[in-house]
Amino acid sequence: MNSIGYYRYSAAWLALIVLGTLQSAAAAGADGPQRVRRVLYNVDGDSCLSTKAHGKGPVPITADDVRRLIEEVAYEGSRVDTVLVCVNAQTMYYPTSVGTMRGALSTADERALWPASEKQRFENLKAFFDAGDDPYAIMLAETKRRGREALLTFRMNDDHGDDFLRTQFLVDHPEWRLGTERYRGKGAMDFGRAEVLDYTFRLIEEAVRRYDCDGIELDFNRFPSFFKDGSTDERVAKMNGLVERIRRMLDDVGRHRNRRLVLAVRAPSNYGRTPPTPGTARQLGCDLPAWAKQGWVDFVTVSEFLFERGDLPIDDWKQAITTVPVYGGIECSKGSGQKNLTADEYRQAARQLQMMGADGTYLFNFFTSREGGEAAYEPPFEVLKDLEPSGLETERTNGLARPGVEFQVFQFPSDKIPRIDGDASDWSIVPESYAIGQDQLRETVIGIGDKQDPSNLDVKVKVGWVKGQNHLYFLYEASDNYWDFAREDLHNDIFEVVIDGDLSGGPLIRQMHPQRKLRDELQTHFQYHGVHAQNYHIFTPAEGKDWAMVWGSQPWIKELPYANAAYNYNFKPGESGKLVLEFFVTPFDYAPPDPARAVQTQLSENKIIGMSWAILDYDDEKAERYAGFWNLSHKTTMYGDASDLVAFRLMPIERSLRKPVEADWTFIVISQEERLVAFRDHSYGDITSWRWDFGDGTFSTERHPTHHYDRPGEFVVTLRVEGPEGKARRSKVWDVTIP
Ligand SMILES: [Ca+2]
Ligand SMILES: [Ca+2]
Ligand SMILES: [Ca+2]
Ligand SMILES: [Ca+2]
Repeated sequence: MNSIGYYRYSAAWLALIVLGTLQSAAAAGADGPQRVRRVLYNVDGDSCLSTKAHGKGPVPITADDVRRLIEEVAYEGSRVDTVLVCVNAQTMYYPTSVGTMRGALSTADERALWPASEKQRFENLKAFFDAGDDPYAIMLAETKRRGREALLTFRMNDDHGDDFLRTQFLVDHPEWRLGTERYRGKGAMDFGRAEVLDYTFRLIEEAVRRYDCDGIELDFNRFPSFFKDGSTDERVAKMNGLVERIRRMLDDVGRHRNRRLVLAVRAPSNYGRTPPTPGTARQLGCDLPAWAKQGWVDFVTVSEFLFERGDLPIDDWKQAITTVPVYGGIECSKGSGQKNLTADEYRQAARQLQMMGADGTYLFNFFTSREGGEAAYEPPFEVLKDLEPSGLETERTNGLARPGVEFQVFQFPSDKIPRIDGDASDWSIVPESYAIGQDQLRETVIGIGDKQDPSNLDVKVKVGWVKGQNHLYFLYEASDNYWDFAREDLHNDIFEVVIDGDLSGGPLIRQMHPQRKLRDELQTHFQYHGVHAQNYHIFTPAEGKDWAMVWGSQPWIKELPYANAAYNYNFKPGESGKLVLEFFVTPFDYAPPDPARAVQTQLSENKIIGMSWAILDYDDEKAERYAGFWNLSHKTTMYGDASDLVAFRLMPIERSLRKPVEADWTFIVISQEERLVAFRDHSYGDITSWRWDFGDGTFSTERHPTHHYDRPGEFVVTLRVEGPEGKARRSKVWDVTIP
C-alpha cells in the first residue's frame, strides 16, 4: 500500500514543508566493520504487481516484468547495494498458513467495488501462484544474481483497513485491534496483546523460512502505532521481547544457511508531527538504541512518514546508535497530492542526509509515479548512480584481520595538541583505556605466539588525532632487555607501522603485487610500493640515521610537514632500558613519489582507518635475524597487505575534557537569490533551549532554523543554548554574508 494521497495528514504537511528544504553540514559518520550499503531500495510488494516499466497501469505482470523491476534499480553502475522486497500489509502477499492472503476475505460485493488496480493485482498474483511461481522469490533471486543484498521487508502494522487487507486473526478477535475508526487503529493490531506478538513472530518466521533471503527488515514505519495503552517501559519490554525472539529465530535459520541473517529495522516516524527521534520511537515501544546495543539488529533506517520534510535528525540517531549503520530515508513526495520528487530533489535530499552523517540512503515508494494510470510517468532511475554518501567507499572494513576488534584513537582537544619533544607529559590526559599493550601483540614469525615475557619486551602504544588535522600522533613506550641500534642498516630495533587511511585494503609492497611478473621489477616500486597504504620502519632508537625508513616510493612522507619524531632514552647499544618515542605521521589515500600529486586521508570523527604495527625485536647485534616479530594484527603479512590490518576508530573528545554545554553551529546558503539560509545546531551537552539571533533583528527558538533575510548584508549571527547543566553562546561575525 503506497497510496501517497494519505489525506488525513495533508493539511499539516503543506505548512511544514514550505521551508524545510535543506540542512547543513555535520561530519560524515562511519560504521564499524560492516557491509557497505550506499543506497537501499524498498520494493513495495503490491505496486509492482499492477504497474510496470512504461506501462499505463494497471497491467498484467509477468515473471520477466518483475525481473526487469530489479534490473532497473540494480543495474551496472547503480549504487543500490541492498534491495528490500515487501511481502505484506496486514495480509500476506503469498499463500500463508499462519495469516491471511491479501484479498482472501473480501466478499463478492466488496470485490465488485475494488479499484481497477486491486482487481488487476489480485489476478496477477493468482496467475503467478497458480502457475507455481512466486514473484517475490523471483525478485530476491534476481537481486542476488546481480550481486546485491536481498532482504525481505515486513510491515509491522498496517492501518489502511481496506477489505482486501482483512485478516482472519482480527476478524476472530476484533478486540485485538488498536481502534475502531478507519486510519485510527481499525485496521491495525495492538501489540500489547501477547497473541499479537506471537502472531507477528510466526508471520515473520514463515516469511524468512519461505524465502531464500539475506535477512529481513522490520518496518516499524508502516504504520507507526503499536500500543493501545501501557506505559512506555511496558511497551518497550514487550517489543524488546519480540525483537529478541526474531533475532534468535534468524540465528537459528542462519545456522542452517551457513551465514548470519540480517535483521534490519526501519524506525517508526512520529506520523510527521515532529521529526522522528530515538525518544519518539521509544514512546511507541521501539527502543532502537537498545536493540543495536544488544546486537539484535544489523542496521537502522530513519524515515519520515510518507512525505519528505528534509529535517530528519540523523545526528541524534547516530549519537544514540554507534554500533550499527544508520541510514537516512527519502520519501517519494513532498506532500499529499504533490508530484514525486525530481531527480535533482532526490540528489539534494541525499546530500542533506550525507551532511547529517547518514551511512547510506534508503528510498521508499520511489516507483509510485507509475501508479497514476494515464498520468503515470517513469521514476528517475538514473539518480541511483548519484545518491551514495561521499567517502562511503572508503569505509569498507571487510578485509581486516581481526574482525570485531576495534581500537580507539584518542581525540586531543585543539588546545592540547601534543608537542613532539619526547616528553610524554602531554599524553597524561589520554585515559589508559586507549593504551594498546603487549598483551594485544602476537609473535608470528619465530613461533613464540602469545607467550609473553615482559623482561624481554614490553611495549605500550597510544594513538591520538586532532579534529581538523590529518595527523596521527603516537606515543610509543617500550622496555627491552637489549636495545640493538649500533648498525647503520635495517638491523635495528624497529617499530613498524602500516596505515591504510581509506581502508582500501590490498597488497601495498611490490613483492606482493597481484601481477606476479611485476614483483621483481624495480619500476613497480615507483608505481606501486606504499602508494595506497604506507609502511614506516621506525628505528628505536635512530642514531646516526633517519628516524624511519619509509618502505615505499615516497620517502618525503617522513619529513615535516607530514611527520616528525622525538626520542627520550638514556641507554647505549646492547643495554636494557626504557625508550619513549613520540611522533606523528600523515596518512595518505594516495602517496606517489611526487608529493604535489598526493592525496591526504581526511580524518573525521568516528571514521575507521586500517592500521597495524609490529615490533621487530633485535636482541643481538651479531645475530642474523630478529628475536621476535610482535604484531597487532596477528598476521605476519600485515607488513605488505593492507587487508591484514586492524580497525581503528577516530574517537570524539572525551566527555571529561569538555564543558558541560558548548555552543556550535554551521550554516549553508540554500539560495542567494531568495536570501535563504539553513542553520544547523552542533552544540554539545544536554540542551533544552536554543535561541538564534540572525543579526537582522529577528530571532528563532528552533533547533535547526531556516531563515529568510529581507535584505542583503553582513550579519553577526549568535546561537545561545541552555540546559540544566549550563549555558553557552557562539557568534560568527560576518560569516553569514548575503549579497
Ligand atoms: Ca610531548
Ligand atoms: Ca628483547
Ligand atoms: Ca588505502
Ligand atoms: Ca631489542
